Amino acid sequence: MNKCDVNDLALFGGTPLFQDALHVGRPNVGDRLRFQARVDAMFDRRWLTNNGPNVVEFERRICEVTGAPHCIAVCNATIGLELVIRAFGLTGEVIVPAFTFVATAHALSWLGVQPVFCDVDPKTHTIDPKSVETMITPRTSAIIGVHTWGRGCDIPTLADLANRRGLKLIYDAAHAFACGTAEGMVGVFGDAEVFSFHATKFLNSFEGGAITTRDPALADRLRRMRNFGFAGLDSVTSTGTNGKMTEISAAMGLTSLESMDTFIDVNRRNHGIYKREISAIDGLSLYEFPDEVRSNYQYVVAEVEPARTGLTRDTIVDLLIAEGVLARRYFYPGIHRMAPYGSGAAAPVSLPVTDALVQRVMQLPTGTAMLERNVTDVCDLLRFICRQSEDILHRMNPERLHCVAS
Ligand code: T4K
Repeated sequence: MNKCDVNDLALFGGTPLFQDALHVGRPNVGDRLRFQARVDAMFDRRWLTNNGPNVVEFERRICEVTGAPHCIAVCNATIGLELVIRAFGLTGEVIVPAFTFVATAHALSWLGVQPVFCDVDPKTHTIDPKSVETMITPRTSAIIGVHTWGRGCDIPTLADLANRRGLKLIYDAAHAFACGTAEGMVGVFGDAEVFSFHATKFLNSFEGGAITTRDPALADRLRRMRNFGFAGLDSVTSTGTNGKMTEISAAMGLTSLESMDTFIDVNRRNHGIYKREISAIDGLSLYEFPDEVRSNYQYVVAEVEPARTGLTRDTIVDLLIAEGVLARRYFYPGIHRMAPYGSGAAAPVSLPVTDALVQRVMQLPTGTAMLERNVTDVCDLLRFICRQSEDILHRMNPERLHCVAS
């Protein structure tokens, strides 16, 4: 990295370190020839959607990977969550963490169910069962846990809580395909789990998702609801929507699955470099995954402690973006503070862990689009930025300067 002093930083007029920006969420792409062969076969069959052979095969493979007995592929995870919410007839309030992507809450409120936001655990960033318990009211019908960053929730405690209080338990597993927990693979827990295969996910089908469940009757209901409520030709037995996955999406999903181990290897390598380098930078730490359970290592989440780095997370993100490192601030500002949920009459609840995390975390680029030396360069850049913190603060335009927390 050829930056010697603060004036070399792109935010102050220097040349950006990366001419081609590095993205968080750059898609992993498997073997193109295998994908193209599947697309050719699809055209030859002239079967493009509506439960075609690629979708059936993709569902079978998802069951194999997760160990779930039933899988229903859908057009995206948001629709998948909505189908599950409708299939259970959820009403009133459902407890969800505020530290998640907004789709988890939108799926509820889109269907007229009120999301009630709870806090997360400061170490795992997953839903905190103690916080959930304090939010339960007579109107509560379910809990939606999120396996944030691919880290499994506290499964036994949540199962016990849902059981005791007679609540449905759903998992938003959008981040967690091919991830494990001490209790088994993600996909077999709760009443249902919902994966995302969006392009930015570790394993993608362009857009797509899947619901897994151990309940055969629920699986049947979801299959019908995914296809307008059709139970057979000319026979509509329930209301439904169009949640179907297309054949070309399933072709991409199947091709991605064939390269899944390579994607994990590259992610693990990148994560290892980030961990080694970032742990040596005062004030930065890396979110870690327990060695004893499987992870897809899709998210590289760094936490900033401004009192030690001298710079806030937002200032560091501004500096990185100017250099072409498009770091993200997921899930800023917390759903409980987003306009549809946290303004006007619905004043945001105070969720201390979430409120702290949304100020501290940033996601760094990984995936198969990142070369090893790109990762090292990003780490060198972070080290340089933190070493130059005082000069940066002096150099910064006062109105760009985000307050350094005391
Ligand atoms: N639950 C959770 C916990 C989730 O995280 C999500 C989705 C869902 C539910 C809902 O799942 P789906 O209904 O989507 O299946 C992105 C994704 O759009 C979203 O799927 C994902 N979570 C979320 C965490 O990230 P944005 O608004 O950040 O996307 P965007 O357009 O800013 O793209 C992210 C970065 O990736 C950019 O730097 C551009 C880059 N990119 C993106 C695409 C699509 C590429 O380089 N190539 C691409 O093809 O939401």
